[in-house]
Amino acid sequence: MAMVAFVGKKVGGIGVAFRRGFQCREIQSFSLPELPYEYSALEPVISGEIMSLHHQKHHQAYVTNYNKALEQLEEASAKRNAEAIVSLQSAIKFNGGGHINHSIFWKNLTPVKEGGGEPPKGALAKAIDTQFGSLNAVIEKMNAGGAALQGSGWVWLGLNKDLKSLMVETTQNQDPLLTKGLLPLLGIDVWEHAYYLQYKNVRPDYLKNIWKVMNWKYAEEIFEKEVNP
Ligand code: MN3
Repeated sequence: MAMVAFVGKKVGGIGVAFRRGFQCREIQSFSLPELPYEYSALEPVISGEIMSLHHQKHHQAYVTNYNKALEQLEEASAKRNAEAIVSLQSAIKFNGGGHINHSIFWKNLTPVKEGGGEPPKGALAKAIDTQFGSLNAVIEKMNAGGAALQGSGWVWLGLNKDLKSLMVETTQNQDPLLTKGLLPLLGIDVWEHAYYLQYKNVRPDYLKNIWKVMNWKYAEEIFEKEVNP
């Protein structure tokens, strides 16, 4: 963004603009967020090995490839290369989505000793009861959605901000929930890389267990900010 403004002002040569633009990109690029707990802190629900691979390899790859695609986009935009700009969109959506989704996922989980698995309270608990009947009902609905999702993707508890209503939704691949117009409260990664080393092919067991380390406090905070600002 900064580079476009700089080129627009026609200060200095294009070469200078690119060089300075590159420096801006370096500063503005996305980076891997730190996990708010140790890799092994969610055991026995999710092994430390899965967590470290998932964070250091998988999430890192989305960040790296997102930055690469954004850098290519800046170059393509500067050159007014319409084909290149359009052809970069799927890499931006996939890797940017991967970065967005995993950044939420790490905060959606928390060790048992820090409140993992403790049921929601307050306005969110009330909304869940009103809309789904019980906490168990929404968990079952998410587990069923996650188990039935073909291939790779995510199952979410989201908020429709206009209707102030909760929705259970799935997204394919790394599509973020905002592609369905919803604000994510909780998301569960159902890609095989999230569970295979420990649960093998039995995704329903992973889904059943993950609630033991679910950080409902995170969902509550987002919900309350939106519903009672
Ligand atoms: Mn993942």
